[in-house]
Amino acid sequence: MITLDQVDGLVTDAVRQEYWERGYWISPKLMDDDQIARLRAAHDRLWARDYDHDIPSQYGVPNPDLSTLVVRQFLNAFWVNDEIRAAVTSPVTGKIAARLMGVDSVRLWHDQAIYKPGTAGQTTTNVGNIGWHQDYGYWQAASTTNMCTAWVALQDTDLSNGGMRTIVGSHRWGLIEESDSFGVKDLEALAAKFSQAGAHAWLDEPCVLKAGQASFHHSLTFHGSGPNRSAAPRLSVISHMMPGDTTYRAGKQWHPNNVFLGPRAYDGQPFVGDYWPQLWPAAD
Ligand SMILES: O=C(O)CCC(=O)C(=O)O
Repeated sequence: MITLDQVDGLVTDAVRQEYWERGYWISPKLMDDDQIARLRAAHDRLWARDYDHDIPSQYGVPNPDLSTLVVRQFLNAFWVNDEIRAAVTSPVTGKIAARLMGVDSVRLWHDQAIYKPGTAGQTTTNVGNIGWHQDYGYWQAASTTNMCTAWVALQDTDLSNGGMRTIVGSHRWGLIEESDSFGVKDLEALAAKFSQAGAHAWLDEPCVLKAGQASFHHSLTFHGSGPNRSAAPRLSVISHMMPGDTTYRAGKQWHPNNVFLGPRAYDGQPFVGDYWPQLWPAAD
């Protein structure tokens, strides 16, 4: 378990160098087993549509068919579940991201809860695949690519249960066209397409995580994941974070966050306020 005071000693210059050279870094365990158990229960409540809070009507909540093997994805789960809110807005996570990004303050861009059902060894389905993509492929309405994701495993996670994989060094390729491909299932075809576009070696590395560990990746790092062949679901909570001074780039790309800037959103408008809570420095 990492405390706020330990972050400076943890995120050393060598760690920062690793993050900026490789495009990602794996942290020690950030959550204890009790918190992990509570977050797993929070997942159950999310999918049962049992919320702690009502939600603004303009924002659709996912309603996945729970009987299928399709990946379940809930954006802005922190609006409706207090346990998830505490986890994805953790100042420890924010301070680690601040050190990695090299900035003084960090806000949440948005969160995600992802549930990838177990297929118990089925080899014929690829519905659990998450296509190789760059997060910034979706986030071009934000003024910087210096954004960072913390993907926290809620069980031991590796390739056998569809763990995330990252392409080492791919954040240095810049933004690649059509990299908003989270939903595409053919990982081989995407790898061929993007390695060609980047004209670089496709170095695919699994993020092997114990429950409570996190992978921190840059917004341009290609990542994706394959099938969960285990019998149990693969659960995670994810903080997508930005420097505190990130602003809106008007006319670049639609993103659900744009709506929360209000009806007169302008180029350069800061993403501040309750939709983008500050993680670091922690609120008093
Ligand atoms: O859960 C996965 O395998 C991918 C998650 C992802 O795309 C992300 O956290 O940015």
